Amino acid sequence: MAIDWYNEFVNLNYTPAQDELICLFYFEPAAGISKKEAVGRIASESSTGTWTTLFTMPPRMKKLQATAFSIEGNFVKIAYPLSLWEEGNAVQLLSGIAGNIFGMKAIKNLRLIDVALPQSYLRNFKGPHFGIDGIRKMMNVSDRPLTGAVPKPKIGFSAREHAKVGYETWMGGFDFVKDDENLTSTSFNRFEDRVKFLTPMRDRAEHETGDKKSAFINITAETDLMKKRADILADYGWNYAMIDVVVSGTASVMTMRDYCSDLGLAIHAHRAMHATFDRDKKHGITMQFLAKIMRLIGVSQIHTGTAVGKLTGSKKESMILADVLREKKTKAVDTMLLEQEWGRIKTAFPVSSGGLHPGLVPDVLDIYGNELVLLVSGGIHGHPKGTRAGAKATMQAIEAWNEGISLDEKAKKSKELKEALEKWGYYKPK
Ligand code: CAP
Ligand code: MG
Repeated sequence: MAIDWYNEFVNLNYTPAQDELICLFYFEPAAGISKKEAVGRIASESSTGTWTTLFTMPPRMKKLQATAFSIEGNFVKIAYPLSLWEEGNAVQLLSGIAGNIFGMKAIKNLRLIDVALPQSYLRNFKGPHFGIDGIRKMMNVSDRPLTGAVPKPKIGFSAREHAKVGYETWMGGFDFVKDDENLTSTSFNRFEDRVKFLTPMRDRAEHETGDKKSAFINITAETDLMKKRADILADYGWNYAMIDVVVSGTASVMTMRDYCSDLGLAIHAHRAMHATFDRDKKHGITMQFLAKIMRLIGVSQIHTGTAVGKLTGSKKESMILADVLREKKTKAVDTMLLEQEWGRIKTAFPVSSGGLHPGLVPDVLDIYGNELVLLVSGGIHGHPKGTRAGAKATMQAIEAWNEGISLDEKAKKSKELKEALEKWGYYKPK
C-alpha cells in the first residue's frame, strides 16, 4: 500500500489550460529527495495534497490538484486550476502558493519567483485607482520623474519642524514630502498635528510656486485607524496616503485600496520588511512577485530599488520590476519573470529611493527613464546649503539628464548642483 502519492502531481507532458494560474519556483530538494518528488510535494502541498494517501478522495479532487509540468535545472513551473482560488482573494492566493511549501523538510531551498495570472482571475481585482497617466494629470507633471523627499533624520522632528522641512522641500521644486516608513504618530509628532501643519505649508508652496504639491503621509496602523487617518487626509484636501504594505499585510492593503479610492487618495506603498524574504536568491519570495500582487490589489506606486544606492537590488532587477508595474503586457524574462497580460488593470509607478543624491540621478534615470517617482532624502537635506538647495540641485540633475548633458556641464550654470557635486561627487553609498 503506497503511503504517498506525490508523483500524481507531476506530469512533464502536461499543457496547462488557458485559465490556469502558473507559478515559477526555484527549488533545491533535500538530501535523498529526487527532483521529481520534490516538485510533486510542492505542487501537492500548495493545492490539494498532504503527506499520505487518503481513505476518501472526493471525485472533484482530481480536477483541483496542481501539476508540475516543466522542470529546467532548479526551476519548476506548476499549473493551478482556477477553481482552487477564491475570486478576488489575494490573501488566500498567498496562503496557497506562498505558505506551507516553504517549510517542507523535503525541500532544502524554495523561492517563489513569479506567478502568471489568467484573465479570469485578474478580472476580480480593481488594480490602481489612477494609473500612471492619472497621477501625472493629478500632479500636473508630464515630462520628468515625480520627485519627493523624506525629512531626515527619519524620525525626531516635531510636527511643526517636519512641516517646515516639507515647505523647504516643496520650494526647492519637489512634488512630494514623504513620511519615513517608521514615522506614524509619535508623542512628538502626532499624525493629526503633522497633517494640520503640513496643509498650510502645502497651500503656501502651491501659491508661491504655482505648482501642485502633495505628500505621502504615513497612515500605517491597525486597519480601522488607517481608515480614520485616510478620512483626515481627505478632509484636509490631500490626494495620497502612504502605507507600509508588507508590515500591514495583504488583507489590510485590500481594504485600504477601496477605502482610499472612494476618498480619491492614491496609495504610496513602502515595502519595509521585503528584504526579510526577497534578498536570498535561493529561498523566499521575489520583489517582482510582491510588486505584481500590489499592482493587482491597486497601490499607485511601490519602491523598487535604485541599484546604485544604499540598499540591495541589481540594475536588472530594477528594470524588470519597472516592467511589472508599468507595462500593459509584461514580457517574460528567463528564470525571473513570467509573461503577464494586464487587461484593464492600470499601471503603477516604480519608486526609486535609498542613498541617492544629485550625482546619482543620471544612473537611476538610465535604469528607469522618466516614468518614475524619484525620492532623494538624505541627498537633499545633506546639501551644503540645505534642503531647498538640495532639491534644486536634484531638479537640475534631472534637467541635465533630459537635456542629454553631463552633470559637470550642467553644474557650470547651476550653482546648487555644483555645490552638491563638490560634496558628494558621484559617490555610491555602501
Ligand atoms: C531612503 C529611505 C527609504 C528607503 C527604502 C530610508 O532614505 O527613506 O525608506 O529608500 O528603501 O529610510 O532609508 P535616503 P527602498 O534617501 O536618505 O536613503 O526604497 O529600497 O524600499
Ligand atoms: Mg525610509
